[in-house]
Amino acid sequence: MTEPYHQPGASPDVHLEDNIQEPRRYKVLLLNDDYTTMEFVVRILREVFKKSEAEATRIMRMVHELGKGVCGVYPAEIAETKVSVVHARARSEGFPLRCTMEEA
Ligand code: TYC
Repeated sequence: MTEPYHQPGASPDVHLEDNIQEPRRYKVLLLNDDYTTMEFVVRILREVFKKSEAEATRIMRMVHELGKGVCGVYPAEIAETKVSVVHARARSEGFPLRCTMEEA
């Protein structure tokens, strides 16, 4: 027997498009410190966050002057991975660079 939902012409009570949840998005931020080199921060912004040289330099200077700055906005899993990659690369080079995420 065919389920009612699958009968030709039957339509669900709830319109699917009314039920769509946009995935939460997270800002990934770099924090300033006195020891990480500017060159390393620019490299992280280029390689992990795919910024141009000019944009990476702009963000690095903003973090240096204001204390923190947004590197990008991503779904949770991608943001978490970027934070981990930044910390792993910074620690392996001996830098105390910190990176955090917060809901956008
Ligand atoms: N303040 C660092 C310096 O003067 C540079 C720096 C910029 C460090 C951004 C961290 O997220 C950072 N060498």
